Amino acid sequence: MTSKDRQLAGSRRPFGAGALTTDQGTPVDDTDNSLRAGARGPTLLEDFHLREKLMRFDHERIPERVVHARGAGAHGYFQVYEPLDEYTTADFLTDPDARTPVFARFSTVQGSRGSSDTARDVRGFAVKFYTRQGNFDLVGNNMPVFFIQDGMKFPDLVHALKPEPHHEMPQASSAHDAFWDFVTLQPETMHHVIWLMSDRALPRSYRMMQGFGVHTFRLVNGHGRSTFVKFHWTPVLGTHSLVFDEAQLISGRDPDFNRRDLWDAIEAGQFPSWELGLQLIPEERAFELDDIDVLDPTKLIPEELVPVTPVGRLTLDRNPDNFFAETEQVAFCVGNVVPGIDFTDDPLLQARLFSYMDTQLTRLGGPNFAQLPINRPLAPVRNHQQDGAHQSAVPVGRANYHPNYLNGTPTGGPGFRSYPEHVEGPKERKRSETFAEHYWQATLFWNSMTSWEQEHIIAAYRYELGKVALPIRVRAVEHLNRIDYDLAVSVARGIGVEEPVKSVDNHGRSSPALSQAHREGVEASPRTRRIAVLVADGADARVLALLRDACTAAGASADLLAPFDGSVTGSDGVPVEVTRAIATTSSVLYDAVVVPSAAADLSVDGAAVHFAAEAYKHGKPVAAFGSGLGVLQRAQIPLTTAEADPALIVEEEFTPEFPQTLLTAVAAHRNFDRDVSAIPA
Ligand code: HDD
Repeated sequence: MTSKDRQLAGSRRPFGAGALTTDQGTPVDDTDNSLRAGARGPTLLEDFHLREKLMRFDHERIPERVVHARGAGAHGYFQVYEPLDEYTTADFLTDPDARTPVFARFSTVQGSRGSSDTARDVRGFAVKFYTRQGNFDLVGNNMPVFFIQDGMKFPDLVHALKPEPHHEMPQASSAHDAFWDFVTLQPETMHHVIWLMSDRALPRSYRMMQGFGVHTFRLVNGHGRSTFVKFHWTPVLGTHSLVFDEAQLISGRDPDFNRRDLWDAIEAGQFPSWELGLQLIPEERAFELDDIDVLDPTKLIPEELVPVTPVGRLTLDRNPDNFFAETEQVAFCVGNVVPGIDFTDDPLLQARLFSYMDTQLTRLGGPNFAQLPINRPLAPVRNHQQDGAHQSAVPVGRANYHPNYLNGTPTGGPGFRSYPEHVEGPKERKRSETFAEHYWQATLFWNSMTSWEQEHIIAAYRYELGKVALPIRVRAVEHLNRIDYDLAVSVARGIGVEEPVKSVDNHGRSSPALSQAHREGVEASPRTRRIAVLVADGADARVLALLRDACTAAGASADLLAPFDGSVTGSDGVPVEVTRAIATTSSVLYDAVVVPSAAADLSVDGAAVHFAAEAYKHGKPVAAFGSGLGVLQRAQIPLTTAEADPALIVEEEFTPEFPQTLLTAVAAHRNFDRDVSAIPA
């Protein structure tokens, strides 16, 4: 239990037995019938219980976040490995014994609160650290760059991205005219757009995505020396994605897919964890970085130029007690920093410093949002701010001004002091020349992808652009041509646009760490993966138990799915309980599928066959033995390719090695090198 947990405990009001009361604490004897003049007569206005109940219900909703409306949160803690005094005075980064409580919220950007988790989208990755020196909010995304360079363009970007204003469509999708109209007229977006078209926009799990602070921030040490810094979160379980077709199907099958996954993992004690890494750049080196301006948020700093130093670990170990009170009311503000961490002149960051505090006024209804339990710092609050809607503290004393001698004046101590950066310049609305290049890093990203990642990107551009007006498609292809000619040609072919003439040569540089196939330093593990076992009457219960035990021992889980819920009859005549009927679930909710041998022929069950075909199509491990092979054959899975496909496991019969071979394939996530174009799923 962290100190924040203890603080929150004081705000808990359990549901449960005991006398029902009004908000005033008055006991209520009946909450099912309003007060009437006669059983069939009119309702009386004096019914204070009815009025209060309806009033409270009528006002349950607050405005959803203007972006990042849909999310999931969790409590946890952060601990730094070694003191970072050389760079910062921030207490939580200098004391390895300090377990700093955190609340993290992950989100999609475009969709409304009720939309689906698996839309193609950027994901928010926001962490509130309740440090002993006040709250520090690191409000990042799962992609290291942003669409625009200046916060002045944020309302334009978001208007274009969100559903169009006349009919409020489409929901949670960038595949529409307005978005592509805007981005093709604003070339600085091109780098982030290619990330959005990549698998990064479809995380398999919030627990399996990276996070980035995006901007360059500043760390300041005890001698007042400043170091530029970029924050990176690296998931211990590796970075993994869904494929687009699967993500779209999940939107229907389980729109809460990512939220549920986070919740279930924490409930199961499989606490998600990320390593915090820093890219540290001495100020004097800032201009030696391949012409990258560290103040430009549309650019990343390749890890090959500045390595990411691991400095600490974040672990999420407790689900919220109440979604609204915590996940909905948590108010992240980019301006919440602590001594030792400071801002830079990145114009996007500067605009954010205003926007986050401002938006909470509308969202949370007034200036006292920092008093809400989830937002309250652990550090004591002492100032003369007062009044306003929803003041929930009771300030005590006469002197509500500074300085005073009546109550004693809060003293300035070794508090936050802005880094005394020297600035001068004419007032002007102007972009720096060093922000002018927009394609080089998009090319770098493209070059760093494996061939399957490139194929997914091409398919995504084709899908999105295939839904927009022809002149916008043409413009998009022109931009792609400046990123990579082959990319532009492949996309053009798919969307009925004339192939462009080559305009620039690809610079040929790459940054291996940008690929999700780059797994250096990440332990491949099947932990928390979900395996579907399609069972039928006559399955060998002993074999099923061996398989399930092996999965559980490896930290994965195996569900037994059958044509009907209840049980199947094992080969020994004893019923084997199934987890659920195939009809109530789908291959897209699992990481792998196994079809064991059984007396009953599952290959005549279209749902089972489709299940296997679809899993195979999505690159998942598919395994079968004995009569289970019939299901794979019926699914038109080319069994002869098994030798070259580590994720296609086919055996004449169950062997003791079978579970381990399966789990190794699950740990590797998918085999996206398969040719699945002919699979009817
Ligand atoms: Fe933002 C929410 C991340 C640029 C204005 N943003 C929001 C959230 C995340 C981000 C994760 C959800 C926080 C939560 O869970 O409550 N935003 C980013 C990143 C950006 C970025 C990584 C670029 C590097 N944002 C950005 C700009 C502006 C905003 C340039 C405005 C100038 N963002 C907002 C906001 C939101 C928000 C309107 C909506 C709800 C909220 O703040 O609390 O103020």
